[in-house]
Amino acid sequence: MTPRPFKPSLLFAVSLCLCATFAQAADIASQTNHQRDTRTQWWREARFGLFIHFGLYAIPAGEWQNKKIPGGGEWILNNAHIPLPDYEKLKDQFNPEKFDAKQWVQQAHQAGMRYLVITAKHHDGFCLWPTKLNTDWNITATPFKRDLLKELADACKQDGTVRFCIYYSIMDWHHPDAQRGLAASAASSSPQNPNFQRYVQDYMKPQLKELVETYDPGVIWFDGEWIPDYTEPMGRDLYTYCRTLNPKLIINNRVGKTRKGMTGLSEDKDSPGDFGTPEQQIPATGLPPGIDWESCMTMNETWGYKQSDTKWKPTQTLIRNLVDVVSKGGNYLLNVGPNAQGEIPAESTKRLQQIGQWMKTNAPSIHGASASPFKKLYWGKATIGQDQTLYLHPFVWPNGADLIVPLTNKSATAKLLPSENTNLTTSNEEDGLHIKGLPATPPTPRTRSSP
Ligand code: FHN
Repeated sequence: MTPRPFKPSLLFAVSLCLCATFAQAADIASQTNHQRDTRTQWWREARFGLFIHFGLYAIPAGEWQNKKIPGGGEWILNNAHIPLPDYEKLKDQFNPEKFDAKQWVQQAHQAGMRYLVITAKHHDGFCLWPTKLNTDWNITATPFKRDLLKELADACKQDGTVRFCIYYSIMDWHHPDAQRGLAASAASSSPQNPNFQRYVQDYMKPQLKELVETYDPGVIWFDGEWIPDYTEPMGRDLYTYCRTLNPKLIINNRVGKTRKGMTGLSEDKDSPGDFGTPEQQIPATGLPPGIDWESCMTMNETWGYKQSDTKWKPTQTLIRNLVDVVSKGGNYLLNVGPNAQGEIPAESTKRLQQIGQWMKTNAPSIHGASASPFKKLYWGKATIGQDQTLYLHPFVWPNGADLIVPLTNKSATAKLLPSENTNLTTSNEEDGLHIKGLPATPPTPRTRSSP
């Protein structure tokens, strides 16, 4: 076939496109802290988000062949050693008829949450959107059929205060080039999937392109990065790839390989990712100043729905976790695991409503707030509001005594939220600022300003 000369415009366009991509990649690699802080500002000021683990695993709900399966509900394929063809049959039962995206978003909104992170694809590889990368392992191959991610993204957009974000698992127990996940790699630290690079290039990246271009998530929350097939260089490449898809995108540190244990404390300061991800715990002193981080935690013990998991944490614990995290300069991502009908469990809804009640009074001490100026307060926590008000959260009520704050301010006024009319006085004494006139017992639970 006689070669045809390249059309100059085509050649020019191709080289321009490549240059643009390389230029973007260079910009991303050389981003300054200020550029990163500006891009992540909305997320940092949000301080409080909803984590949603939803997928096929809500159907077995922690039980298989009449046996209760240990571990998270979302791990049942692995933990119950279910043969993949048997697990695949669950898609024919997936029909969350009570799913109501507006209602999920409303629950997050009223709780004072400013973003939500949905498991678009968890470790089982099942996709909650009509991905073109597989036709038989996504939501269109179920009786439900609908694009759940689009309904949720649209509901967030309509709400206007809850930002839509996406969780994506690198580990994929279903894809033939990636399916030997943790179980196999737990036995050995050597790579298990010879074609894993093909999975990254020909499946994962095109899926991430679909997700970013179709649903415009604020954050991509990667997970399942610990498998030996996935390497730090892949993580750096994936971070750059996602950021070239949308330069405003925020990406967690699990895109890299530096999550130390479950703490999410990345020791390698050059590791890819915009924030650390401590899991089911709050670092004792937070992370070093200047490092963004977010503690993700469950309300009971499981991420994905488990019928038998009734170990619900008291609302006071959840509120105190929120205050503790913000007092250390972090974000709090609190999880719900909707059931197979698409409903957020009643116990979760109750806690979200109670947190929302507390937030009606205390949101200024959370949204946009920064870390406490004190190393430690023996009676509780403190945060600094966006207006520079110092918010004090006594976890131990002084029961009629003065509340002593290690401050030497000559003059300070104090008031008890929400009751504006409680006359508190302050006096400077040797051991700090004394706040006097607090009632013997904390304000009523409904309006208590101290969690
Ligand atoms: O294995 C997952 C687990 O199922 C859950 O999604 C948590 C949430 O952060 N992440 C992994 C465990 O670290």
